[in-house]
Amino acid sequence: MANLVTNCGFSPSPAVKAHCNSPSYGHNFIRLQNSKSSTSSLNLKSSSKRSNKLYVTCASTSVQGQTQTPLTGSQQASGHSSSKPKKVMVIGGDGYCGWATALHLSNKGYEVAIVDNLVRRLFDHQLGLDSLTPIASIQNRIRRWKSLTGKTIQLFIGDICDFEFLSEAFKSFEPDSAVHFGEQRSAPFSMIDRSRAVYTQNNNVIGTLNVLFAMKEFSEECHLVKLGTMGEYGTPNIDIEEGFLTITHNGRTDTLPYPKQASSFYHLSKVHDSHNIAFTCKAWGIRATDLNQGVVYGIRTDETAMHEELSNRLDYDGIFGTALNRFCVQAAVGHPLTVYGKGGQTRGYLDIRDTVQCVELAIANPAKPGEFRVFNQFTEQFSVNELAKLVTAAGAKLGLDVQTKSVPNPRVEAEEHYYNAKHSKLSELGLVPHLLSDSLLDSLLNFAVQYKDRVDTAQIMPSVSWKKMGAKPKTISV
Ligand code: NAD
Ligand code: USQ
Repeated sequence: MANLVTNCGFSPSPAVKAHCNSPSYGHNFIRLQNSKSSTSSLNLKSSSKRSNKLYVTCASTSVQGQTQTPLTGSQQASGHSSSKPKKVMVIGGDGYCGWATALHLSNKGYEVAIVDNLVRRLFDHQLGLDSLTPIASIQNRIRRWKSLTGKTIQLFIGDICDFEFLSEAFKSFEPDSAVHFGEQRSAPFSMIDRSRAVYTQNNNVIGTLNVLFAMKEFSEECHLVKLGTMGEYGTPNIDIEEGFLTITHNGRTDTLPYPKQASSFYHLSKVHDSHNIAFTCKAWGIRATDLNQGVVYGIRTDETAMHEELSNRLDYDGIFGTALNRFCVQAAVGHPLTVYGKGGQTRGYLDIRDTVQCVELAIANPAKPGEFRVFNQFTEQFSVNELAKLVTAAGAKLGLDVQTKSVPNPRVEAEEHYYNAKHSKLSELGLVPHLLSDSLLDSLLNFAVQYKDRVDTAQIMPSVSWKKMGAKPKTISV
């Protein structure tokens, strides 16, 4: 097979800085505010006190409300007992889950600010990848949202690993909740080579640590809603509980964090995040919800469907594409579905419309000060073989002849295993799931068919091996 991933000397900091020649990247701190006209403008002010940085200050009032019974997002967005809207900082708000969530919360009446360093777009440039769907720049996305709805989303472009930048964003926006999606989220990316492994753990662990310190120093009442992953648990041969397990050992009983058995440097970064968050809840009284999310599928939400400039990204390549999204694109272009190994790998899955709903529920019903909550965020579990069968059947209804191919598994993971993960806490708060039905698969498949001319089939097969990672200095192949 051809070399699909070229090691372009990955060195995130210099690369990001190189990109920073454009004023919209990296260490410049930019807030986009479009409050005066329907076609917004980039509003930059330079502070002479901080050389080489652009800052905008923002006056705002923080409103807090502790709740006993589940609230809807709209109730909380309006401040419940106050007329001021709740402020939500969406870190990673230019990404797949973050963009959909930012629009959803804005639509529900929350005052939203996006914090993002746009590094996900840079990964695409570096690796020669692209979203199935064309995506507008973050500035145009926000302008379009304003022109369609009249709602303003503030924008802070910068790296959360830069504590000075993050501090200014917190001080300026004064969030009531910080939803943290801003991490390197691909397991294969983290397994390409040493530099990507180091980058992933540094970016994710230090970024989260900075968010915790920013909350401690500038927003003590702020509720952290952190995206974790079901993959933190691995695939144990017992039921997976929601975060904690009560164990009796040598006659003594305790409720302890559920054992973690992550299977990539990316998934391991999430484990470390969870430990740091739990510790700061105890030590500093931080209030936090760790959302252990399963694999997300789908593309449209009510808000992203409003205009093509609001379109979300859809990754189908072997590095950032996830199982069901990939299978739909593969079916659309007549590529055999790439089942890795025996295909018995079972995971929790959820529709992106439920991602935004779950985050809204977590925000509307915040953790108490000092509380570290863990919710398992998925709605159904499937094996890879089951997904392939569902896509094959849905494809047949659309006249597609879908084939499946067993691909040697590039990962080190159990291919046949027990899997039964609990996921009741978000349902108790009111989650009404969008289950994977024929109609959804039809619409996802139709979407993939609509954009199939944009598919680069050379990016479909997996190109990163867990065992051979970093073996070759310049290129990596399977
Ligand atoms: P994504 O890569 O599409 O989005 C992440 C965003 O964070 C990007 O826009 C990126 O530019 C930004 N970012 C990364 N590092 C940053 C930094 N240091 N400073 C500022 N911004 C930074 O990922 P996604 O699919 O939207 O996932 C979002 C979160 O949800 C991740 O934490 C991921 O682990 C978690 N998650 C995703 C899935 C899924 O299936 N997509 C499933 C479970 C959990
Ligand atoms: N798989 C295939 N064929 C493919 C792609 C994947 O068989 O073409 C298999 C993988 O081997 C794995 C399973 O499908 O067993 C899921 O893989 P994935 O690529 O869909 O998801 P994963 O790598 O686990 O990561 C994704 C997101 C990550 C998130 C995680 C949730 O990228 O950010 O944390 O889903 S979870 O899987 O619950 O850990």
